[in-house]
Amino acid sequence: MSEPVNSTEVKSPSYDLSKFQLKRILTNNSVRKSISLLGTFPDLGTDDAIVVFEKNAYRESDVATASSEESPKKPSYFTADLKVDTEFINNIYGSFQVVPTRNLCSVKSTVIYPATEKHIEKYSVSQKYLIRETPDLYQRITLPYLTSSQFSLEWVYNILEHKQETERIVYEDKDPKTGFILLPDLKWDGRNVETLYLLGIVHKRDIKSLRDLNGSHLDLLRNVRQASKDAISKLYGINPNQLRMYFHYQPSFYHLHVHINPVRNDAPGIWCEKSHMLDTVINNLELMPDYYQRATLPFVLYEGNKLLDLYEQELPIRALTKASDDKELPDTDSLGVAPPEGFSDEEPEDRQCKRIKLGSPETKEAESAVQACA
Ligand code: M7G
Repeated sequence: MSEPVNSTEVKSPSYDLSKFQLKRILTNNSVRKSISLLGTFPDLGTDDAIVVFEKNAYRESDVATASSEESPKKPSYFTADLKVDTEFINNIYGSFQVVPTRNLCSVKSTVIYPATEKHIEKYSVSQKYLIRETPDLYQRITLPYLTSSQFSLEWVYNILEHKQETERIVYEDKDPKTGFILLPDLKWDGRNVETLYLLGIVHKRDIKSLRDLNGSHLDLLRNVRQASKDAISKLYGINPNQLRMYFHYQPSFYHLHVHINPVRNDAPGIWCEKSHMLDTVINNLELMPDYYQRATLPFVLYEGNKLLDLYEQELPIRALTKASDDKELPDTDSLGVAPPEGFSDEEPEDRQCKRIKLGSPETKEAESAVQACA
């Protein structure tokens, strides 16, 4: 468990990002235009550091053009500063590499220093597996593991105790039972409302995750939902019905927090295997106050995570079951099952053809589909 923060003074390591020495690339995501690097800051010692670079999304002002002689008020691509390299022009098509004004070239950078093995694992590419966690598996395997091995919550307590990121707080309700702090997530560049990403961190310290939630927390959850919507609408002008509010399961940090971003933006980590909508959680608890103590909750584990090894001792997770690999789809005709609606007007050959396509996807295609979803 992480230790409570007693001192009022918070020490932050100081490093010179330009002196980073690369050991290896952990991930290079061409879709998100981000790269995670493992290395060191030799001036500071041999501790590992992780540096993440992510190209910023466009703001509408970045492409504003001046309507008259005057230049756009905010930095824009379309100024005399734009450096243009022509690759080719062919008929009506042109291809260029452009370098805009300095202000528009910034890249969001995140540093974790010193980085632990667990951080390195989190930022590395690896195989992923789905675990169906029953309440019993949670008690016997997940809970003892997360109690003994979890990321420090010091950064969370620093926020709750106003020792760090104080000036970034967007809204606070100080009530110890139903209160919370709303502030920008580390992942948000803070520049572009389109990619807004806020965190609602509850003041209560005894709720590790979704699993601990019960009916007695409904007032807290409803307060987080309503007060966050009001604050975001007032501050950022976003319609409350355009906000996605959700929990991660499993989270990386076991102190209850809600992720909030606009539904029109595909924020990182919104996959169905990881996210649980706040609205659904509230409704489940209204219907059944001990829902999350009784539910089987799926979650993803990464290769290299010790929890995966613990689960593997109990269930065959990595092994491919030969039987399911070789299994053929049952022939509905021989089983005397009527063909599904929509197939009934087709010739028998067409039907057979469709069934083969559905039953035997090309291995490569299937693999890439799995990877694309991962
Ligand atoms: P999570 O669901 O526990 O983990 O969310 P994951 O989404 O990383 O898997 C924790 C959230 O806290 C993430 O969205 C992080 O980007 C964010 N976060 C992490 N740290 C260390 C900080 C921090 O120091 N400050 C702020 N503002 N956000 C952080």
